[in-house]
Amino acid sequence: MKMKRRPNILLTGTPGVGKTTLGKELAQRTGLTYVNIGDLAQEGQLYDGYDEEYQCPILDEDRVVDELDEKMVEGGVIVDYHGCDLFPERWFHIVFVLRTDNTQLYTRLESRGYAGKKLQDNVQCEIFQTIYEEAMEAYKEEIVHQLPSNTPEDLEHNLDQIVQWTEQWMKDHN
Ligand code: DAT
Repeated sequence: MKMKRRPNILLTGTPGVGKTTLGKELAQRTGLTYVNIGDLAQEGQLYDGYDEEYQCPILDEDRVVDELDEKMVEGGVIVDYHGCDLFPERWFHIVFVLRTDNTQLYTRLESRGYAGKKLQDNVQCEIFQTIYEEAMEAYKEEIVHQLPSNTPEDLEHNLDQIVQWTEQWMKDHN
């Protein structure tokens, strides 16, 4: 029997906007597989050098893409990452850019332990809608959607919308 076709979903946006919270719950509700690129890189040590300014390892993008490609071709994956132009365009059927008001985001990142330049740069990244623009460049505009992610009600609404979209996609493609 042929495997049911399932879509790949990219959840992107500035750190702290709620990608992980949404992605894990979405995986629970849809049965799709949740993949956090940060965790994947950590587990496989898929790094290429160290960023002194931000005090964090630099992602080896080619190895990340190689590591995931087979799974992505199969389908049914939710990818969570605070960037989006490192992935092959063909991977994703839909791209969601989560958005959070900057005062809200500031509080979330502060309680995560971010301070100084790292905190400021990330809040600025959100104000300048850097990731949204990156997504609009990297993917067809019609598959890129912004989702407000400020409140638990937003989270619930986003979950409902994406679950519905996934069910419809599977009807249309099987
Ligand atoms: P990300 O994966 O984008 O870095 P996260 O899922 O870890 O973000 O969420 C960061 C924090 O914000 C975390 O404490 C949970 C909270 N949060 C996420 N989505 C939210 C929402 N819609 N409303 C209120 N708080 C939310």
